[in-house]
Order: sequence, then structure tokens, then C-alpha cells
Amino acid sequence: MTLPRLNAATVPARSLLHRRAVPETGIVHLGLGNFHRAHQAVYTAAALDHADGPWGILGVASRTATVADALRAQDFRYCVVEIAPEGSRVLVPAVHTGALVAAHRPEAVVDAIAAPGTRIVSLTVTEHGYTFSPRTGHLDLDHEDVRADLRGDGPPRTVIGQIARGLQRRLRRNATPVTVLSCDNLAGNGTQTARLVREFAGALPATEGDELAGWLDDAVAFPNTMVDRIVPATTDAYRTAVADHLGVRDEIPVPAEPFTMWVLEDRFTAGRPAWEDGGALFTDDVEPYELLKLRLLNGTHSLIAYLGALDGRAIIPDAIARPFVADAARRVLHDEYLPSLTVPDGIDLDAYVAQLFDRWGNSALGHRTQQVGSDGSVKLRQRVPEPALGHLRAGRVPHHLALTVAAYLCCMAPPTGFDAGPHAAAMADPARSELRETARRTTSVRDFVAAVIDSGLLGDRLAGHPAFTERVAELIGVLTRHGTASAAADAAEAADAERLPAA
Ligand code: CS2
Repeated sequence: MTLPRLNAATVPARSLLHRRAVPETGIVHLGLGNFHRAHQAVYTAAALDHADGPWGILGVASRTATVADALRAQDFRYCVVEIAPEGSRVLVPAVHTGALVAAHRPEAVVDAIAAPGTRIVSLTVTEHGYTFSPRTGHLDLDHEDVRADLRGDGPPRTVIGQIARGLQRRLRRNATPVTVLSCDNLAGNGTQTARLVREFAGALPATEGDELAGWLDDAVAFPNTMVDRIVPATTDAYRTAVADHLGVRDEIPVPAEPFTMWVLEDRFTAGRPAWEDGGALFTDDVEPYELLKLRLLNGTHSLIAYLGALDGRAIIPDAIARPFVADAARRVLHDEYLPSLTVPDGIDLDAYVAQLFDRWGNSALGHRTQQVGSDGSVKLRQRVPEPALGHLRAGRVPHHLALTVAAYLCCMAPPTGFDAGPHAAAMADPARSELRETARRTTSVRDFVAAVIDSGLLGDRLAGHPAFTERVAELIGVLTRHGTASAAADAAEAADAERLPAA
């Protein structure tokens, strides 16, 4: 039997997260991927369930039209499939009012940012989407698309270009205040976005740039946020779950774990939805929450993904079910990430950590090691260097942070004769070809690791710590000669030996 397609007429009322009319557009969201649709969209639906407001979302996909086309065909309805081991729930947020593809209609994106009705420009474009130089963290002025956006001889191609050019048009047309809200896993995501937009303005011809920079100070806020929800890629299993639960066909359901968290600074220059109605937490100081999440969750997640992939595990729950992976995860989390943080007031650390292991172990979710391992070159610099430097400066080698980097490099540029397996091979990474090239032109693993670290892949400060380079190289040696579990055992033994009191 062919099921009816999900749309405004066929959506079962019981699954709608709010029953109000779809509001007018007040939010332009860049990055129409699964994360936004299972996170901010759900909080916005919860806010609208309590009160009307101009908080419809115009979603902007960067290149591919699949989601935007399906959204239009479904009257902007789609399902969030919440997956828990004990069963799943299907919910429909219904908060989108339009969908665009930036690569097809770049001018429309600039116009939408400039529109007076737009109060918030939010973004989930992944670490990779911010076009910062991996070495310096500053706007990458050598990037071809950044240069084209600065020349302005065509519509902007980069996200920072779209925001800066959209704000410039807004300033000229109506000069109404607006908030730019980064929802990506970057430390100080609002501060970093503001800096990159200012760097863009600073690289424009002087009068143009000064005018924009002055207005940014007066009328544009960039609050910091911490976002958290594990959201895997969509597969047919989730389309089937929607068909089974709701009796309709949704081409673009979003799977998500039940857990969700959002912590934001309350600095919005043109109003905001009452996201607290969906459980969001507003605070003056997001940083401790961001660092807690970026390091304990995301940092440990990277290690689980790389060890798991090298051990032949397709999904995170199967990786963490391996005792040696769970042991390495506990060690990196407790001994190497935790000392670099201040736990925010009100967080029960033991409960938070226990919950992380439950979340990673959610076997019904099928979160792929390949997904978490992808884009390591832009993710790891947010996760590894700061905590590693803290240990190195105190004279300790962080063996499990070194193991994270070693396992990442084995996935990206497997040494000759070493087979990293299909899950590592499937990881996408903008630096993969450069890493392979570096491996090809160096003559030893030690030289390869030194060249990678000197290239600034993990920022520019680890290069001054040869002990870290040495340890990464040793662990790559053990991993490729004796296997992933042996490398984890080597890291654990070295960490234990250093913990023993001196004789
Ligand atoms: C993951 C995150 O892919 C990754 O790097 O660590 O996407 C993680 O699942 C989310 O940040 C959870 O909030």
C-alpha cells in the first residue's frame, strides 16, 4: 500500500509539537541539516506552543536541494524520531516557513538577512563552515571563496560572507538591530563568529569596512551558546519508523536521542522566542557549559570514533561496548579533559558522566563512527590542544589525547602497509589529501607527525612540545604494528606508570 506523503493535511494532530498557525518569519537559519531540525526547531516549537510570536524559520541549505525540496513538498513538515532503547516517539515541529538553497539563490540569502522582519540569523554550518585558517583560527584570507566574497563581484559564497554582506545590506536598507546566533560546536561560538565577521569587515575597503564595523558594535549581538543533542544521519530505518508510527511517508525524518540541552547567553537585540519553554537555559556565562560539553562529550567522542573505526566498528554503541575503548574513553575524560575544566554550578558531574556513557551506548540510535570521525581536522583543534597544553606545561604527557591524534592520523593517512578499514576510509575530511601528501613526502612516522603538528593542524602551540609529537608517533607505531587495542593498552600503562609515586 502506498502511504500518503506527510504534509499540512496529513500530519496527525497528536504528533504536532504546537497547534498554532505557522507564524511569520523572524529567524533565518543557515544550515538546514539534521542537527538544526532536531534541536533549535524543536525548542522553537515548544516556545510557540506557549505563546504566539514572529518566530517562523526560513531554512537555508548550503548546496544540496534534497532537504529544501522535500520540505516544500511536505508543506515544511518533517518528523523528529526520538530513539531510546525502550522505544521511539515521533514528533513534528512545524516551525519552518520557507527553504532556500544558498548555492542556487545566493542573493535571496543576503536579502533574507537584510529583511526588517528578520530578528535572528542563526547557524549550524559545522566547524568546517566558518572558513577560519586551521593554523591561526583567523578568517582564512587565502581561501579562494573568502577572497571572492571580499571582492564582492558576485553574491557571497561563504557563510561569513553571507552574514557580512547580509548585515551590510541591512545597515543600508533599514539598520534595524539583529542577533547572529551560532549553534555550532566551537569554543566561544558567538565570540568567534563576531570576530570572523569583524575580520571580514576589516578586510573590506576602509570606508565600507569601518561603516559595517561601527554598526556591528551598535546593533548586532552575537551571544554564545552551548548546543547538545546526538543526531545521526537519516536512513531508511527512520523513514520506516515514521511510516509505522504515523502512517505517512516522510522523506526527511531526523533521528535523535531523547537527551537535549541548550544553554545560551540572553543577549538578543531584537527579541527571541521563549526557548526556555522547551527547557533551554539562559545564563550570563556559557563558557563552562561549552567547555564541559566540547571536551567531555565531543573530545571523548572523537577518541571513541577513531578507536572504534580502526577496530572495525561501524557505530558508536558498538565501539564503546569494546572494553578497551570504554577504558580509554574513561581515562581521557577523567584524567585528561576534566582537569582542564570548571564544572558549572548545578551540574552533578557523576550523573553527567554516567549519562554520557548511556548516551554513547544507545544501541538503537546507530550513530556512525564515520560521522563523528569526519572533519577531524576542524573538530580536533576545538577539543584537544588546550587541555593537552595544560598537561604538557605541567610536565605531564597526556597519553590519551596523544592516542586521539594518533588514531585520527591512522584513519586519515594510514601508513604504508596498514589497512585502516572501511569506516576510516569513509570519513570525510578537508585535510585528508594534504595529510596523505605529508605522509608520502616524509620518511618516518616521527617526521610525519612533526610535519603535521608544525603545519598547525592542532593550532600553533603544540609545535613547541616535542614530547607530544614523540608520543603520537610512538602510538602510531604500536597501533599499526600490534593493533588498536595494543595502542590503547600502551597509553593506559604509560599513564599508570606516571601516576605511581616515585621510588
Ligand atoms: C560529535 C557531535 O560529530 C561529532 O563530532 O561529537 O556531533 C555530537 O554528537 C554532538 O555535538 C552532540 O551534541
